[in-house]
Amino acid sequence: MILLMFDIFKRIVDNFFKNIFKGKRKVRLGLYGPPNGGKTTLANRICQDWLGEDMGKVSNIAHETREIQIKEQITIKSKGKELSFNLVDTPGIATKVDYEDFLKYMKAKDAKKRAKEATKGIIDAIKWLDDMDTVIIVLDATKDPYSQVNITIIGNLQARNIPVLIVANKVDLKKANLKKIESAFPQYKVVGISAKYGTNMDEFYEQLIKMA
Ligand SMILES: Nc1nc2c(ncn2[C@@H]2O[C@H](COP(=O)(O)OP(=O)(O)OP(=O)(O)O)[C@@H](O)[C@H]2O)c(=O)[nH]1
Ligand SMILES: [Mg+2]
Repeated sequence: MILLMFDIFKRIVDNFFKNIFKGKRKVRLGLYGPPNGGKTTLANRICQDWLGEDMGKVSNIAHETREIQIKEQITIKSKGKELSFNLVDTPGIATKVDYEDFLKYMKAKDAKKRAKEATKGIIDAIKWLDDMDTVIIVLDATKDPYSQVNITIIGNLQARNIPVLIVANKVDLKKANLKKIESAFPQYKVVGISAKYGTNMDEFYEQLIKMA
């Protein structure tokens, strides 16, 4: 009970300071989405384009990112406008994490550890949602967009009035279906890109500046 009161008090104080410094605080741009959509690949692409360095490790095994990663002070430019932000790469959100899914890639002990860390990572990612000023949802355009995870994340952001840009990633793959993603989320701007090959990044930067 005391802990809960402390938490509420802390939130009030935090929000108070947040509001005072709002003008000075750097915009926080979060990358959100299900595991393996390409959030870290896109984070690396953005960092390479504007800083000339990478941000995090990419893997074909889900839940590679299990801790929030922040890259500070990125400034992007498009059509005479610019936008500065701190980029936040988050662990992929899933409704369940099963260590057995990792067994074909690693030993049981490591698979269990990965599952445990992934679960904690999901909770952290959700907790951080409140602290984002703008969010990019990264979806794998070859997958069904009508998933519980996608709908929950987007619903949450909508309720919090946080601006959202949807990225339909992996358009280099034959199975990619941009139209399907657009029709799943008609109230949002959807940009089709390939983070891996850098396709359509100009359009992505332009839309990002427009939205934020
Ligand atoms: N073909 C193709 N593959 C991609 C693209 N972007 C990412 N990938 C691949 O998709 C896999 C997952 O990429 P990540 O960037 O690690 O995905 P993530 O969303 O950060 O995943 P988590 O950290 O697990 O949440 C990797 O094998 C990437 O190489 C793309 O544009 N095209
Ligand atoms: Mg990642």
